[in-house]
Amino acid sequence: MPLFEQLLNVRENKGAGFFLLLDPDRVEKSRLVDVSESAQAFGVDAILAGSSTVTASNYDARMAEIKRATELPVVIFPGSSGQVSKHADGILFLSLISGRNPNYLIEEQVKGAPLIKAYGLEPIPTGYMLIESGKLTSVQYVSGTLPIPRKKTDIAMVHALAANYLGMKMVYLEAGSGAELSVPEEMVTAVSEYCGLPVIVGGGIKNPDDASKLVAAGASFIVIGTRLEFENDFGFMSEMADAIHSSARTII
Ligand code: 1GP
Repeated sequence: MPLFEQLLNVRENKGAGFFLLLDPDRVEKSRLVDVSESAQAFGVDAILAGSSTVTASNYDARMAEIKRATELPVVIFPGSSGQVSKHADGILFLSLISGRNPNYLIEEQVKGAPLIKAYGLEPIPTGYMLIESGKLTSVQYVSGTLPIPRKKTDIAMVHALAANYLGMKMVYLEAGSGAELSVPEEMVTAVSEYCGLPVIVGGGIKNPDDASKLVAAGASFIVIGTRLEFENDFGFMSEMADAIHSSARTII
């Protein structure tokens, strides 16, 4: 079954999906394998792998380790075209639509596309939007773009609608890795209702209660990175999964 359909099935069956983000650049190899092997048993629905910077020369080898260790879908969450790897099921084909930097709107995509085709990866076109989250984040710095102000829900809504009209399949509201503040719930609700696309929410989500509120607000997928990246806290992973899988809004 195509990757995008698998993800939609997760949303359909569980109300929302839990994406675990692993940064192959920052996490030790043994830990990457451990966490990838165990994630499915503790309720993770897919592994996202990527980074806003890649300094390690062994990125591809690390991706291969992750892919070998799990039967979950492995989805590349690329910081640049240099992160296309054949050791994955697909790739979030991101365009940083909240910014106006042509490099991240189209240039990296042009560079990465031929390799995605050659490797047979499934691209999932995704409108990637940075949301202000209290302090400068790596992705804001690296992309040289301004985030959408937290209170400017209307700006986020029209960007997401444009993503839909451009043919994108999902929208990712990103507060940034390790953000002080996660994306505001009101923004998640307004964006998901207005644009009609599944909304991924990530950045700064620190506990199951916050995840639960974001799902209740309308998030289709929740991304957790930092909180699970450096320690094997499988109890926390499992609580997070339960919160994500039991909080979907009931649309009457
Ligand atoms: C970052 O949205 C992801 O791109 C996850 O953020 O590391 O803060 O969980 P955290």
